[in-house]
Amino acid sequence: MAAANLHKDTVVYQIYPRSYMDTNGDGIGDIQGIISKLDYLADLGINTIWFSPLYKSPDDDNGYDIADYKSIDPKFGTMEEFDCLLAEAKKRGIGIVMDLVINHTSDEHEWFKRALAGEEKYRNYYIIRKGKNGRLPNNWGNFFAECPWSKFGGEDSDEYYLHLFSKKQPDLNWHNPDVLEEVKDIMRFWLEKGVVGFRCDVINIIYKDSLENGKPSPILTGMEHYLSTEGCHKILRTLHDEVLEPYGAFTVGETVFVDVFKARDLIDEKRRELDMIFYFEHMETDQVIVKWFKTQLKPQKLMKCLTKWQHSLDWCAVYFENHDQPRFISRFIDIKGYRKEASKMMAGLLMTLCGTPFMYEGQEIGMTNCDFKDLTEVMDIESHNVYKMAKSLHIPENIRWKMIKRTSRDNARTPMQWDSSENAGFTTGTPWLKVNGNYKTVNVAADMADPDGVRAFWKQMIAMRKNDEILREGQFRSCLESKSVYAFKRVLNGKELLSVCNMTGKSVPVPEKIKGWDNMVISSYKDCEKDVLKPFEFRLMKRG
Ligand code: TEU
Ligand code: CA
Repeated sequence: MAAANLHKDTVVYQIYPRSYMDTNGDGIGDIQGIISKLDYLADLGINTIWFSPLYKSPDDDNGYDIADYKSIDPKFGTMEEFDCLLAEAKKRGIGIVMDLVINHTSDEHEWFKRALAGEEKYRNYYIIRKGKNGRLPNNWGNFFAECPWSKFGGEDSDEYYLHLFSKKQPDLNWHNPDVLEEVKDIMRFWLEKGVVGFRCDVINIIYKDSLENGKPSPILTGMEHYLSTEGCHKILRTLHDEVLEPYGAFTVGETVFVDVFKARDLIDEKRRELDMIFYFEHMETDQVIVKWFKTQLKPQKLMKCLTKWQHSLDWCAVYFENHDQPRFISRFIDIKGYRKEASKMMAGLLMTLCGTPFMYEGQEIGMTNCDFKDLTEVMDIESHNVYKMAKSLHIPENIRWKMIKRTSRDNARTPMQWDSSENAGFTTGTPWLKVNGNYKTVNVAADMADPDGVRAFWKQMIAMRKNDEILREGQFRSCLESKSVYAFKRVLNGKELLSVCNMTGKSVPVPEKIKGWDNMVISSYKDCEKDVLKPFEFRLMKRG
């Protein structure tokens, strides 16, 4: 558990290193690039950075397939450079959170190679089974829409290994105590360097109770055998007590398919497992069954979902964007013409909800989904797999492409837009992923020169959130969830603030219900009006 309230008092900024800033012209963001932007980040006011994986990786899944947990991939720089980054961040009061990916390794990890070479010890690090009468070991589904079983050791083999993600991401066998010892050791390696915590990748699926067939499901057959199992809870407690607590480090678990009950079990302080979790339900309020089928976001559905989670958990991680999600403001139906307004509203919302705010690179300037032309511009393995699957289901080409374009994770992974020079100032070379076509107008330099800029409002809201104890610690109380307006209170020792968001591109009269709140703390509009909420306006109010 985190020392005092370290994890509660912070604002976290996620960096996707390959897309942040390239300094050597190879088209891939690097550690020197991040170091060069630390002043920018300190100025924004954030105090923790979470890095998506920087470790050695063949990049089948952009670093989430780790080949060496105690290394820095040469494309990003060296371990010395990383140490320098840590020290430079610390000087600016910024702590570092590393991504801990322990459901699987890369198939190019030493352990998997030694398993393939026949070393019994390492075979037992993975989940390897014989096929059943010429068929696969079970009927499970896979997160990346492929088959979760691949031949272990060549086509002629009668054995398979389990991978819930790509073929190059074999799942670890958490029944093996040696795996636990290895992971403790890896965590201590980074903690000794001074990192303040870990973001734990798909942490609630690591322990598979059994490999029995699953109940057929359109979402993910087999998940009842590995979602939040007792084995998983026990591992989390061990890591907490033996590794994290002595360092005062905190964790945020990425937990898939959790409901509020499962979530509570994972973060209940008495259980000593995780400090916070990322849940997904609010990211699914615009989807039909699976995330690739998106409908238009209905603000009221989003509001109700947020309220439910705010009321159900004492503390949680709050986020609207990360490297797996299309940009949030692009999900609003009437976003056209209101990019800046919607981004400011999201800043207000994120910084006034109860919980630790996690923001994602580019969110502070209102970056949007990318204008990808066709599949050749998309790199993400998940997008390619889903496109293939849709083809096998005879979904017509134009619909298939529309689906990918709208939902692809690459929407959030395009290079950071720094200025209006070529490649948005991200690289002098060829960027690894296309730069969003809107970079001439949407970029840090232009935004900071704009008196109406988005980043200045994010900065203001971050400062407010850090300095106001009601926003940090106050209880959440819902107040209004209408078709357009979300209003909620934060309450601490009898003091109250009211957060108000217009989630549509239309002006609406200030609702009756919140009329008693007549003292404006801040509005996202300079020319706001007493009785009207302008398109996507955010307001924070006091009484009297
Ligand atoms: O994501 C896990 C996850 O379940 C998803 O959100 C994932 O992006 C996918 O869309 C499921 O359909 C984590 C990481 O954040 C992601 O980048 C990795 O690809 C994945 O785990 C595997 O490590
Ligand atoms: Ca580079």
